[in-house]
Parts: sequence; C-alpha cells; structure tokens
Amino acid sequence: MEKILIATHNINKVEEIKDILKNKDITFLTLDDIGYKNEVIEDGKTYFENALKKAKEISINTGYITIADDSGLEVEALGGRPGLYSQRYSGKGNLGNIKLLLKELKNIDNRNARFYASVVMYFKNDKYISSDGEIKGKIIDEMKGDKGFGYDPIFYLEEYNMTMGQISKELKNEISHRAKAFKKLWQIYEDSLDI
Ligand code: ITT
Repeated sequence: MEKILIATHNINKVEEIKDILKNKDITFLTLDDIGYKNEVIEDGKTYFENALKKAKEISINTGYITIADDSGLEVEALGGRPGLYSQRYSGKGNLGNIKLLLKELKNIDNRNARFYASVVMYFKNDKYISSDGEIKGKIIDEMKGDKGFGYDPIFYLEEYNMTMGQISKELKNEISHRAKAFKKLWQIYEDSLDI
C-alpha cells in the first residue's frame, strides 16, 4: 500500500487530515512515526509558499510523497490579521492568541472572519499538486466548546448556531477550510492517476 507522509508538527491537524482522508487506500505516516524532528522555517509570503516549502523540504529529506497544510485565521476588521502569523500571533500559545484577538476586537462591531488553508502534495523533482479551502464565520467574545483547536472556540458558525469548538469532529471534518482543501486535493490526485 502506498505510504504518504503528513508534514505537520501540529497533532490536531494530523488527526483532522487522517479523518478527512479516511477510507483511502493509503497508509498515512506522521513525522512522529518516522522520528522526523527538523523544523521548517515558515518564511513564505503566502500560505501556498509555506505549504510548498514544508512539503518539498520534508519530502526531499525523507523520500516520501509528502502533504503539508498552511492555514490561518483572517479577521476582516484587522485587515486579514493574524493570517499567516495565526500560530505565532501572541507568542503565548492558543489561549494567549485568543485573548489578544479579543482585546484587538474590543469595541469593533465587524466580526467577520474566515479560516483559510492551502495544501500541497509534493511528489518529487518539483512535481506537486495543490488546493485550498475557506470557511466563513464570526468572532465572538466568549469561548464556547472544547473540541477542535486553536481559534475554534471563538469562531461562530451562523448556519449551525455553534462555534467550531462546539460542532462534532465529524462535522468539522466535513465543512472546514482544511476539509474542503483536502477533498479537492484528493480529487486532483485521483484524476491524475487516471491519465
Ligand atoms: P505546522 O506548521 O507544523 O503544520 P502549525 O500549527 O504551526 O503547524 P500553521 O503554521 O499552518 O500550522 O498555523 C496554523 C494556525 O492557524 C494554527 O496554529 C491555529 O492557530 C490557526 N488555525 C488553522 N486552522 C485552524 C483550525 O481548523 N481551527 C482553529 N485554528 C486554526
């Protein structure tokens, strides 16, 4: 069976990606499975550049077909911040990030936001496929739900009247930015096998 490496150190992302791509005839390996410890410096100007850099560098170093995701939260009233810097935004982890965001949004009525993900699957010799996905929501002042990760507890989904931290993992992995990006990526991959 084909083995594909998931190039992320974020365990929550690994679990989501494995769940989104379940029932595929592929064995997914994680960086932990192969004892890969090197950090990739994310210095790209776009999510795509960062995702390609992660997938390419780790694929070249390991020899595996490798998939990477670069994602972030973009808040309209903040001109798209924290965006590419979502993970490093406060320098104080997830809770610090949420607190800083809510501080910045104090007295601001426009709470429109989106999660965005760019994903890349790198084969070899600069051959890769890529895709992306987004989901729109609103930032609320109170944390709700203990599912998901990152900014999920303050990302409110009008359609479900719940935050991304409250919906089930099955639903998140149907509708999220990451789910959309990986489902499209897989379609492109399978289409490429038909040729
Ligand atoms: P890798 O680079 O090792 O994949 P990372 O967590 O650093 O892991 P990113 O650089 O792509 O990944 O940063 C993404 C950040 O954006 C993530 O840490 C969260 O703060 C936020 N984020 C992305 N997707 C999210 C989601 O589904 N739910 C909540 N927050 C999310």
